[in-house]
Amino acid sequence: MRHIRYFEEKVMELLQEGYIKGGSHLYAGEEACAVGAMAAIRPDDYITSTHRGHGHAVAKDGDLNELMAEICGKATGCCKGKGGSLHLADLSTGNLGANGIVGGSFGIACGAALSSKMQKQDKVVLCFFGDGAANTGIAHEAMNMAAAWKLPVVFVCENNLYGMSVSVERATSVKDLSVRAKAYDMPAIIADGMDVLAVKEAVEKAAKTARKGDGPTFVELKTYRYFGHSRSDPRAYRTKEEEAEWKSRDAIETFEKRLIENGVITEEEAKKIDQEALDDINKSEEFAKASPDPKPEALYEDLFA
Ligand SMILES: Cc1ncc(C[n+]2csc(CCOP(=O)(O)OP(=O)(O)O)c2C)c(N)n1
Repeated sequence: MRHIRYFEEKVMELLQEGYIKGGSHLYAGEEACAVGAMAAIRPDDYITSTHRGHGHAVAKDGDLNELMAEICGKATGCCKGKGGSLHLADLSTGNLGANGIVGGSFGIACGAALSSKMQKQDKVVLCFFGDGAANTGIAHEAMNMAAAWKLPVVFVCENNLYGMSVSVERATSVKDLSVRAKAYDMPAIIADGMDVLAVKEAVEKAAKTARKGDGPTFVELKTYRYFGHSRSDPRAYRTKEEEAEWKSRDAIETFEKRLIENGVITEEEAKKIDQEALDDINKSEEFAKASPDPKPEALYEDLFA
C-alpha cells in the first residue's frame, strides 16, 4: 500500500512539473482495495482495470520501473511507452489493462473469463470498475451474461462516492450499488474498502465461488479517492470535513497501527518498510527519466488493425 501511495504522489509531482504529459487519475486513498483484492487471488489470475489503474498495476506485482516508465511515455515501459496512464497494461502479470473508456473493463473481463472456462484453465478474472461505470449499459450486459454463463469473474466495484464531480446519490437510484446483483441472481458482498483485510476476505470468498464454477459475485468496496478526479479538479463538489473524515480512516495508517499493536511488526520495522517503498519509487523515477523515448518508427509496430 505504501508503494502505491508513494507511486501516486510521484506521478502527481511529475504531472505538476510537466514531465508527464496528458491525463492521469490517481489512486491514492483506495490502496486497500487493490492490495486486498490481489492478495486474494493467484498470480496467474487476470484483472481488468480502469482509468484509475496505477494501484491495480502495482498491486498485481507490476515492475515499478516499467510502470513508471510507461506513464512517462518511455520505450522501456511495459507497453513500450504507447499505453501511458490510461492504457497501462502488463500482460506479464495478468493485468489486461487500464481503460480510457468508462465501463471498458466489463467486456474484456467477460471475454477473459469465457476463455479461461472454455480452456478449463481454472483462472479467475477480477473486473475492477467505479460507481460511475456501474451505470453504463455494458455493466448490465456483462453482469447478465457472466451470471447466465457462470463465468469465473468477480465484479469489484470501487465505490469512491463520485464519478468526476457527480455524487452517487445524484447519479444512482440505489444506495448500495451491489443490490443490483440480485437482478442477475448473483451473490453480493459489501466490504470496507479502507480495510485491507476486509477486502481480502470478501474477494477471497468471491474468487473461490468463481473458481469452482459457481459464477460471478458483485463485491462493492466503500472507498475514497484523496486527490481530485484528475489534476485540474479543485474538488469544489465535496467538503473539507468529508475529506478529513475519510483520511482519518486512512487504510495505510490504520493497518500499520494494527500490525504494531498486535506485535506483528515493530515501529522500526514499519519505518523500514516505509523507507524501502519510498526508495523503490525514487528509483523508478530515475529509471524512467534515464530511459529513451520510443523511436518514431515504433509508431507502426504492435498494430492489430
Ligand atoms: C464512456 C465514457 N464516458 C465518459 C467518460 C469520461 N469520464 C472519465 S472518468 C469518468 C468518471 C468515472 O467515474 P467512476 O466510474 O466512478 O470512477 P472513478 O473516477 O470515481 O474512479 C467519466 C465520466 C469516459 N472516459 N468514457
